[in-house]
Amino acid sequence: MVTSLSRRGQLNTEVGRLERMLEIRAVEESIQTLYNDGHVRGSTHLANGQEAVSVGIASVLRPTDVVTCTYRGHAAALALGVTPEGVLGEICGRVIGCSGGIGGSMHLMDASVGLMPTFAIVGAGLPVAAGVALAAKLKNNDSVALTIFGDGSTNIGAFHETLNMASIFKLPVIFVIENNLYGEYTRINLSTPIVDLADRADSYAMRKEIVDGQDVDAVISAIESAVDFARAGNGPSLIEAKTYRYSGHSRSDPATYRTPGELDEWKKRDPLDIAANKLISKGALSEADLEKMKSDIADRVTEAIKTVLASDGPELSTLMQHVSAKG
Ligand SMILES: Cc1ncc(C[n+]2csc(CCOP(=O)(O)OP(=O)(O)O)c2C)c(N)n1
Ligand SMILES: [Mg+2]
Repeated sequence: MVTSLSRRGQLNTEVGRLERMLEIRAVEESIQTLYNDGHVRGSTHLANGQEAVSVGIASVLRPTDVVTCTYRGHAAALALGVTPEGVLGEICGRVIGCSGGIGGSMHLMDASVGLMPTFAIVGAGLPVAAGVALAAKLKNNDSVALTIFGDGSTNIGAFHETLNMASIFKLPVIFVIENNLYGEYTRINLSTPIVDLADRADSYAMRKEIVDGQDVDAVISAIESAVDFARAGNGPSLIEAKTYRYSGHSRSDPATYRTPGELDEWKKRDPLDIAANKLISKGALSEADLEKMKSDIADRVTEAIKTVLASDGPELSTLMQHVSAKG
């Protein structure tokens, strides 16, 4: 049986990593159609264009490590191993979803691969990851926590407070900024007075690295260094992955605020093409193999959608489960 955990092994090979990035793209592209057909309630935030960051991270971490991320978390969930049925089921509010259909697009979780619920509140995943890292340190195991968040989140108080505390306590936590140049509808130069967000690590005497977020191999190497550093007890790192989101901020945003031509320029460095071309140029993959891989993935996603749409929504009687209140 395919489980989130068993899917993690696919990331051990270059071909497997390309396959996972292609799967993420195919799943993300199917979501707009599901939305248009009325199967998705609430919003969705796609990460197409940013696949190499998630897959690079998931390729390095152990399933016993913990990841927090934002509402733009479908790619991270799939990269960590959650199945297309688990992600699409959740987005469509069905019981087979990874959170039982009660969380929706912004609340994906799967403890078997270390995915804490993704967070709708900007910056909220950072202190939670630091808390997990503090627990690992106190338990004296060599687990790490990693948190993925956007460029906009680096202007939030929780970012600064968490980096400060993580540095002082030398916590085994890796902070990964997906700098996609936009926070909602605002370009970064209108909200943030510096270009390289990794430089914010300097205020907290923290290790930092800037990485090409379009190149999965570069992401792997940056994450490996940070994880080794943290596991060895040396403390946190701040990694800035320079990337770009192809879609608008959320499902209803046509992104007309973008500079003309900017999207096309980024598409010339598409993370899937970069990974595929590397494999083709060294003879590890043919064009025909690639086409077959894409069509197999399209078939798998179509099957997943059928399974999801045949699955029920949660029973009304379960409404009060997983809810607590002080009496
Ligand atoms: C504390 C808080 N403030 C504002 C919002 C509204 N909001 C949702 S997404 C977003 C932009 C965040 O941009 P960024 O951190 O760059 O992440 P991206 O969406 O680009 O991945 C904002 C302001 C929120 N969800 N939480
Ligand atoms: Mg952003």
